[in-house]
Parts: sequence; C-alpha cells; structure tokens
Amino acid sequence: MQIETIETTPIEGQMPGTSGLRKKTRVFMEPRFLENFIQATFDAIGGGDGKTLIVGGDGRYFNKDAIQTILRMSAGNGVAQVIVGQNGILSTPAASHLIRLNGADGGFILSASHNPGGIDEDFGVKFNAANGGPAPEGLTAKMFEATQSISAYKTVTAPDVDLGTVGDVTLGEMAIRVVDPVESYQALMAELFDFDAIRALFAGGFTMCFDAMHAVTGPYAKAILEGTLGAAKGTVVNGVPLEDFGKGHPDPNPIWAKELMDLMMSDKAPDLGAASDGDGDRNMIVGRGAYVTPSDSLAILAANAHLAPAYRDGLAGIARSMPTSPASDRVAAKLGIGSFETPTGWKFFGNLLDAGKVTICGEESAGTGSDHVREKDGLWAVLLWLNILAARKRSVADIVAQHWQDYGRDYYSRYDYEAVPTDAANTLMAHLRGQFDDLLGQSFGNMTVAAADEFSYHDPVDGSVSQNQGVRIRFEGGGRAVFRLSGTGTQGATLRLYLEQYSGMDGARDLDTQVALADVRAAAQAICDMEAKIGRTTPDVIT
Ligand code: G16
Repeated sequence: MQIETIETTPIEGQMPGTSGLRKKTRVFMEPRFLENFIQATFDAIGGGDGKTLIVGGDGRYFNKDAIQTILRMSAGNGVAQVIVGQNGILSTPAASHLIRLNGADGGFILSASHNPGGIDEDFGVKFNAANGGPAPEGLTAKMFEATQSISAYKTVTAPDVDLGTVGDVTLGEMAIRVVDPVESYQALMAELFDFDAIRALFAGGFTMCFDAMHAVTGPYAKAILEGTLGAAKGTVVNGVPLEDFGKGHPDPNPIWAKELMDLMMSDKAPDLGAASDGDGDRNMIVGRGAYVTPSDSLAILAANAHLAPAYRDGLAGIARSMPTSPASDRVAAKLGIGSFETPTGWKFFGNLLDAGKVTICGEESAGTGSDHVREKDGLWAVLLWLNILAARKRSVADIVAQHWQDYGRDYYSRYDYEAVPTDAANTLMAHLRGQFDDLLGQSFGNMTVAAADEFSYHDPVDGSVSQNQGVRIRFEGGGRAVFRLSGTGTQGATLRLYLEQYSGMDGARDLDTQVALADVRAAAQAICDMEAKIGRTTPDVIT
C-alpha cells in the first residue's frame, strides 16, 4: 500500500487545553483540521515508526470517521500495530489501562469529555503517553509547535476498516487488533475490589441507580454492575451510548444529572445513586437524600480505601487539584502520609503516580482515580464506594456524617460563568492579580483576607514549574475563594469561581451549602469587581 504525503499549511486554534484539543465538531470536520493535529502529534512523539498505539473514543458524533482517519494516518506514519475498541468505543480509563497493559507507546482518545456531542456541539482529541496518562505539558507544547510549522501529513488510501467484529485485521503493513472495550477493564476492576462482598451486598437487597447519561459507560456499567455483581436489571439507566448523548449534557453533577438527583431526593430513592460522563472518567455519588461533593468523596474514599483489596496495605499519599477542598489533606495528615496540591488537569498527577508518591487522586470537577491507571475513572470510584458500603454496612448519608464529625465539614460550591467575552474574563483576572498586596487584612462584609496569590506548581518529581494556575484568596476563619479560567470550554471564556468554608471541628455541619457560603461568595464577587468586569454575578451553573 502506497504511503501518500499530502501538503498542508498550519491552521490556527490547535493549542491543546486542560485535556487535549477541544473544538466545535464542525471545526474538526473542516478539511485538514484533524489531519494536521494528528500529524503534529506524530511529529511531536518522534514519528510513528514501529510503534503500538491504542485508539478509541466515547462514541460521540464524528467518532467513527475520525478513527478511520487516524487509522489511515497511523499506517501512513509507519505504526506497527493499533489496538482499537470494537466499533471505535473505549472509555478514557479503559484506554489508559490498555496502553499500560499492552506496553503501548501511547494512544488517541476521541472525546470532548462532559461537553455535549453532535454536529453542532463539541468534539475533541487527546493523546495519552506511554504511562497511560494525558500528555504532559512538555509534550503538548511540542504538539502545538508542530501544528505551527506543519507542511505535510502522511496517510494511505484505503477503504474504511471494519471495526464491528473483534479480531485481527491489517491496513497495509499495519496490524489492527479490534478488542472488546469492556473485557480487560472489567478484569482490572475484579482485581482491585472485593466483588464477592459487593455481590453479597446486592443479593441482600441493596438498590442502586447508575445514570450512564447515554454516554460511554453504559456497556461497562451493564456488564459489571448488572452482569457480574448481580445488581437488579434496570439499575443502569440511559445505558445506550448515543452520538448526541440523547441531546443531554453528559456531565455528572446535580444540574446535568437532575433526573437522578430528583430520584435520590425522593421517597423512591435507592440506596446509592451514581453517574458518569461522556468518556467515563468523571463520577457523581449521591446517597439517599445526600449528595456527596467530589471533594468530600475523595476524602472519604481515601479514608476508607483500605477496605478494598487493592488498597489494603494503605496509601502512599493523596493528591488533589488546587481548587479542590482540603478535606483530603486532613485525611492524609491523620494517616501520616503525603498530600499534594497540583494544578487543575489530570496530567499533573502523572509524575506523582509514576514516582509512587501518591495512590489516590481527585478533583473538584468530579474526577477521582488511583494508580491502577493514569486517568480519573468514573466506574472505579463507584465500585470503591460500593466496596466501602459493603464492608461498613452503613448508608452513604451515615458515612458522610461520620466523616464530618471526625474531620469537620468543608462547605463547597462552584459557580460557572460561561461564554464570557475573553477580553472581559482576562480583565477580571488581571484586576485580581493586580491587588494581592493591597488585599491583605482588608475586610469585605464579614470576611477578612488572610492571604492572596496566584498558584504556581513546582513538580516535586521533575522540577518543572507551571505558572498562572488560578488565583486564591484565603480568608480568616477557614474561607477560600479561587478564580480560574476553564481550559475545556469551546466558546469564549468560562470563569470558574470556587467557594469553600470550613466548619472547624465544632462548627455547624448541617447548614445549607449556599447559606454557609454566602459571606465568602459576597466577598469574592466584590474583590473581583464581577458586576463591572463581566456584567453579571449570577452564574450559569452552580454545582
Ligand atoms: C479535564 C481534565 C480534568 C480537569 C478538568 C477541568 O476534565 O481532565 O483533570 O479537572 O478538565 O476543566 P476546566 O479546565 O474546564 O475547569 P475532562 O473530564 O473534561 O477531561
């Protein structure tokens, strides 16, 4: 088969964000847009010659076409073998696992994660490295550089490869192995958790609703929860992956998984509610009448992980992203293990996990995971919760209440201001940065500023420094506000305002979250001069 070299020129807007390159689907469908980015990735990793790659995606619109393009370009770039999920499907954590399991050189994951899918919605491409984790900053910088100097891409002319049947095929010289997307991931979960105990829990009448949001985890959750662990048929809802996620927004939070939230707050609530996102790396956990914030979920999972076989010997350390509440730091302190604060983005956990400094990581954006892969893992979090519930034989609400009693409560909420004009968002951030010194000791309503700075991360493993990772304002009495611009949006800027207030050991633990955060919210909005800078203070989404 003849390798073709096709001339091209650089296209603007190919800078990978927090999690790969994410754009409107129609942008990805423009001539050469996908091809340029894929070739730039090959150039950045030193070419494809003789390499083994994993390829799969969350099944959203354009997934199938993009995979065929990537297969042809892989053959064009001399790749030896591609392992691809049947019908092009792989959840992000399953892809990470396959990279590690097969000692692959990396993988392409096609997803815009929790962003909606469809021809008028979002698409994305992530490249994960040989450790199974998202490309680190050094590599994404090389990829971007390559997009700016690209002059040609390599491909082959060939009909579409049939990905509907598990088995081996070839494309020219390149071997393609089509694998069941669930099988090896399920085997890994069975090693980590006490499946017998979870089976006994379900057999004893435990009830659950898992909302797959018409996204990639449907087949995984059905096979594992209903097929293997004995959860009742119908436990998994919205379990058929659809190209447009049923026109939903596959983000597992109380706003976008409202149906599940309403069920869990009603008198028909099962014992556990859970949801996962477009590509299966995020999770939401809700007990009967009790929503668990991602920051609390991380802390509770860390405090109880020893109840699952894989973590029986304890944790090496815990890492969380900076905007995540410090609830997990308190657990680490009590366990006498290290705790780490990283910038937003799972890629920053990679070095800590590879170096064995941490076992469990988590983020406020509904991601939790461990050293079993190098991605956050939605179903993993759900299974660890199930394992803990099976061992402790108490309700989710009880476990959360007990945790707050032992450690105090971190009231937490995130406000998202979407599609803000980019200039206005940058002006607001600049305004914050310009007043760090002046803020110290100043009072805003009931809140007095104790510290103000911008987070800069010094990676303890490779010494790299990542600057401008979000503005943090700490208040006397345990309040904190964090401001940062999202790296995953596709329209204008999304301003995120993260609010938290620690109850202390003796403070009230049963206040309404928004009431508990009223003072810190008012102070944060005043400090950034929100109304004047972006013309509004009411967010689009509160989680
Ligand atoms: C991605 C990263 C996460 C990160 C999130 C933040 O999530 O993988 O590690 O927390 O982005 O998003 P933003 O920059 O918008 O706040 P995902 O699930 O979209 O891949």
